[in-house]
Amino acid sequence: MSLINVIGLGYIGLPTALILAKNGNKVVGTDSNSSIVNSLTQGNLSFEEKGLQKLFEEAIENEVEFSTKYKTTDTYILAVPTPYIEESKKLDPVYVISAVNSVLDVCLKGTAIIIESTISPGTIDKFVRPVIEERGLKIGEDIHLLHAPERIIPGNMVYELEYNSRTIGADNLEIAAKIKSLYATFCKSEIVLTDIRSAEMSKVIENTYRDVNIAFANELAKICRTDNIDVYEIIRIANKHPRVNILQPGPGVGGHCISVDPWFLVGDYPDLTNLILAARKINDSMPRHVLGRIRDIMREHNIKDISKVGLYGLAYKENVDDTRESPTLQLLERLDEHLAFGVKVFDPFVKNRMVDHQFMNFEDFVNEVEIVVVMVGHDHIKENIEMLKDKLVLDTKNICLLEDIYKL
Ligand code: SAJ
Repeated sequence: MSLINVIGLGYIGLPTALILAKNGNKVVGTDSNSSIVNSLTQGNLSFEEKGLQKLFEEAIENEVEFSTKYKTTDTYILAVPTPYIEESKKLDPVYVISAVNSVLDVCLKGTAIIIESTISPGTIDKFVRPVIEERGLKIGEDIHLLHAPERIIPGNMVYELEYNSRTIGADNLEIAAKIKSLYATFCKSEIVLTDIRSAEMSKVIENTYRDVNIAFANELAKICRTDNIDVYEIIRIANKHPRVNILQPGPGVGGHCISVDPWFLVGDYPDLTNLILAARKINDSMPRHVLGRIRDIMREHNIKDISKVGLYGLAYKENVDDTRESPTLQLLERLDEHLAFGVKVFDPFVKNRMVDHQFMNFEDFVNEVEIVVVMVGHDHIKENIEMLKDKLVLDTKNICLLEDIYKL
């Protein structure tokens, strides 16, 4: 197999480059950000993830390389960001288009461009094919297009890279089979071949399915709150039914996947996405719900000063350092809109200063506040729960075993 150039060394591209290298492929990872490339070249990972350090060391042994330049070869895997446009809710393909253009500048005839980034259904037809055709290149001869949407979950990425099943969408079976054999060098699960459009749609609906189901749990939490019923107890009981599997309510849905991908469908099918839009709105309303709970507790205990409140967790979920679209950041934004400044924040995974009044030491943080709001269920808080025993605790993740705590 020839050299594989993985474009984009973020949360998806980097682990993918490393696992390919570990499994005997010759790999160069390319990123336009020279500080990421320099740091990787010096042997330092750019983010924390379970098992990634070991994988990194194994890939280095197999001579993985990093560069800011695109390499001349015939196999490219694109894992670049695919943000959405705030007003229209449609996908912004700018990074995908720019990466494809850069590939076309250097690639060999017969190149396979495999897009792993999540894209809205129709993106390849609408935006990618024209870029190639405008250059007078023939798709299917000069260039082969494929979509192999990533499926790995932050917190368990290395395991899931190996054991999750994969989808590969392509225009013809021959090229799909060739790329399947590349993915099979590290993927131990089923690799399903389909057309590009189906691969695009299946990826987006996987995340939308999860968003809708989390929204159901969050709506239940609100319903139960009005009647003072324990939502976790009713979910626990309901889930004993063989065909019921309700997810867990929480302070909101963060991350750059589940809180983003459903918007692609809303943007593209505005008249047909009633349920999906409602789910998005419910999940986006959760930080406000948490704020209401904080207000209730402050009133009950006659606490007037918001700086007596501490938010535990800045990451979007447990045991990761990724803060993209995190419910805590959403909540801080709301406080900011209401000119309510001074709330304190701590996250053991977030080592850089991101927000005002962010503590770097857990003990100092706890000493400074009267109310601790658990926004993220990191193992760290479970292990240090005793330190909260004299505090008022609002546990939005249902992980504290202390008595007399407040819940969602
Ligand atoms: N959450 C809840 N309640 C739950 C489960 C999750 O409130 O019961 C919240 C989390 O706290 C977090 C958000 O939802 O804020 C999303 O977390 P997640 O763990 O459900 O998923 P992500 O965003 O980390 O990763 C998802 C995964 N998709 C699915 O499970 C369908 C992953 O497999 C994808 O690869 C990833 O999106 C992606 O990159 O698309």
